[in-house]
Amino acid sequence: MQDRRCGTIAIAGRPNTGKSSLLNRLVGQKLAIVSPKAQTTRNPVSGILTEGECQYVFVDLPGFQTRHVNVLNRALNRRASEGTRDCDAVVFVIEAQRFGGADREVLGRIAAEQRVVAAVNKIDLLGNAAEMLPLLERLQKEREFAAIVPVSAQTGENIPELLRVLRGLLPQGPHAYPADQLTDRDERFFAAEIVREKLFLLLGAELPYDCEVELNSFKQEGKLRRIEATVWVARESQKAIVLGTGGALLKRIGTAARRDMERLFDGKVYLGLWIKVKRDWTRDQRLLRQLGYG
Ligand SMILES: Nc1nc2c(ncn2[C@@H]2O[C@H](COP(=O)(O)OP(=O)(O)OP(=O)(O)O)[C@@H](O)[C@H]2O)c(=O)[nH]1
Ligand SMILES: [Mg+2]
Repeated sequence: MQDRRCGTIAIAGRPNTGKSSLLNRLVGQKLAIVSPKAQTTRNPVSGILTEGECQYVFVDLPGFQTRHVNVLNRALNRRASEGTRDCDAVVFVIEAQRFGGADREVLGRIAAEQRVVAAVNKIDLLGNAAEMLPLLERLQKEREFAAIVPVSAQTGENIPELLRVLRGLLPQGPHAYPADQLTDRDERFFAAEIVREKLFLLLGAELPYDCEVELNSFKQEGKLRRIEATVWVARESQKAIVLGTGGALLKRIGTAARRDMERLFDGKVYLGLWIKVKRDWTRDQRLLRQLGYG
């Protein structure tokens, strides 16, 4: 019992550095949604890893939003900043190929007294490890890190080393969750997130930023989960695009989402999707509050 440890570790960084991918790799299960588009994550999601006496509670945060100034993005930035405060350590994720102004801005928002481990991600994209040296040198001058660990969320390279370093930063104390619990989010949350991921993956460049998913109902009927959700878009013209010719695109989105849900929930899912227009919802304080962006 002596060396029992438990703590919260926030995963922060500019958009698209691979924070959500890293969370999934650390806990060994796809919990957080991932897409090639920047600013995919809006809702913090926790992933819990219990290894013997040590319990890590990781929290994947939204990347710091730089794209548009609106009510939604201000709420997301608040979430990102607050998330690095209420934790025992921060993993600051950057890409191995570059470190720039947007990375520096996020780093500057992490309190000076907070312990930070820099995870230099995507090392699988480098020709050889020596390419990283100038970046590592620059990084060391930015701040005093508890450690700098090159990793690949994609291949899993060096993830055990990252865990080893983090273990030393966790406070001693009882575990907050049972050893087999993976997250503190419920199935309703993941259902909406999975639909959102498919919108990011299957819609064109800008449209996902104007979409939001609201879960209308989630009912367990025997072994079947019956799920109904609304996709909000910001303009009438976007509704037709999300529907696609004869509703084909919405159908593809629904099928892809349902398959992922069935895998995660390990059971049959019926998914009903609707599209509704709410003009400029990303600027609509009331709707945003209804959708959980306080
Ligand atoms: N090659 C490579 N690609 C990666 C790695 N980690 C993440 N990616 C890719 O990088 C893109 C962004 O990954 P995410 O995990 O969504 O990044 P994020 O930091 O959570 O992004 P936001 O939520 O938008 O802030 C996706 O296309 C991932 O597949 C890695 O280690 N190697
Ligand atoms: Mg993310």
